[in-house]
Amino acid sequence: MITLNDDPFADDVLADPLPLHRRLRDAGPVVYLDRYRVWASGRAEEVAHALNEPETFCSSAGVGLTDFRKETPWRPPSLLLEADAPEHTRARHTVTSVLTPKVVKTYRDTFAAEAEKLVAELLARGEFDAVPDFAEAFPLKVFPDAVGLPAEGREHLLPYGSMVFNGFGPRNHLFTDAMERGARAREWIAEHCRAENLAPDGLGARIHEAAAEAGFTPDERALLVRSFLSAGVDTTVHALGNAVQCFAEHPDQWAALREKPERSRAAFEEVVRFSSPVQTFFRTTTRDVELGGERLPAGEKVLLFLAAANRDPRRWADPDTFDIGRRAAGHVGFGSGVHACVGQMFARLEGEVLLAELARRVTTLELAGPPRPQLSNTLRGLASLPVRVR
Ligand code: OVV
Repeated sequence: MITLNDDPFADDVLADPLPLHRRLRDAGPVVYLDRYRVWASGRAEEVAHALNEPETFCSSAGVGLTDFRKETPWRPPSLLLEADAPEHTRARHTVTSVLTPKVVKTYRDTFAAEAEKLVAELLARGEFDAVPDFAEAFPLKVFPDAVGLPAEGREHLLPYGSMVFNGFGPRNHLFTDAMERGARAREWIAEHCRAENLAPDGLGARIHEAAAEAGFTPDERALLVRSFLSAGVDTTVHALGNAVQCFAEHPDQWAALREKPERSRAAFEEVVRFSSPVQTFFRTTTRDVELGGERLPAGEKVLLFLAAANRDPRRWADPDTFDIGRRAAGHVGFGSGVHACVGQMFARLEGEVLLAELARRVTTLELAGPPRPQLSNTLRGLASLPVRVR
């Protein structure tokens, strides 16, 4: 058994996770992190293997460090994320029946119009902070609009997401701070998952309808909407912020995108591979199992480093090169298998449309100050990214 003493949730590691990812991959296919008494993998093969064997690497014990079989989670478990078959399958089918490619497509023109407005505004300003003014502004407009949330109270979405994504880690200062800042968000979120507070033509209302038809109780229907509000904002915010950073720091790739804005969908995919917003998720073993030549007992937590797998040189050529021309498909930034991101088409549409608009309108995109990381137990992204555009 290869044991590492590293703390993946320490501030300095979260600020710059790449050195740990390399150590993890090079130490072996599967290692033991003795600080947290969990197994871990940063290799593409083993991460994909675990994600694709949900009967053995289960989600119902939680996909964070907390083992729901031993400790009470900080909120009622998600019916999607923190569930296994057959309950998961039923919830998943209900959500996929709403988030069909056809439905997602209907948002393209709205997203494009919002992207046009936002980019024009930012071009007029010239200098701005790409995190609040771009990466947060866009999803915070188009996503709650699509779900059918009222305009008032949307400021609770990011603090809520911060609780959710810090909640997958240990009870460190990041979790405690997020819980303190988000205290008021919890009520608002719970309230706005209910059918009577959702616009009748939005995705939230459609979830309620589909879930009612599938036999879910009103409380369960609200929990399914809660998944949207939990997973749908911070993830895309970080992806868009990371995208701007990637292009500001790789001007040759910015030039390539400007030349072919129709590559923006592939470019967004490469951003998700290269600087994966969701860095990690846990699974829990349901039986004794071999993974990467190591015997794992039943009931153990396994930390899967999606981000490390996405830069595994055993799987990717020049993994540390940001290259929008590569075939980034097959990365595990959206997960893989039955739990793969159910909103990924929606996320890709946001990324594609906004990057395309940026590429069509902006010639020069450069840093106007140092990027500052936003530390999170799960997400990789920025708190601030000063940029200049022309
Ligand atoms: C993928 C994800 C992240 C966070 C929350 C949820 C899902 C949820 O289902 O609540």
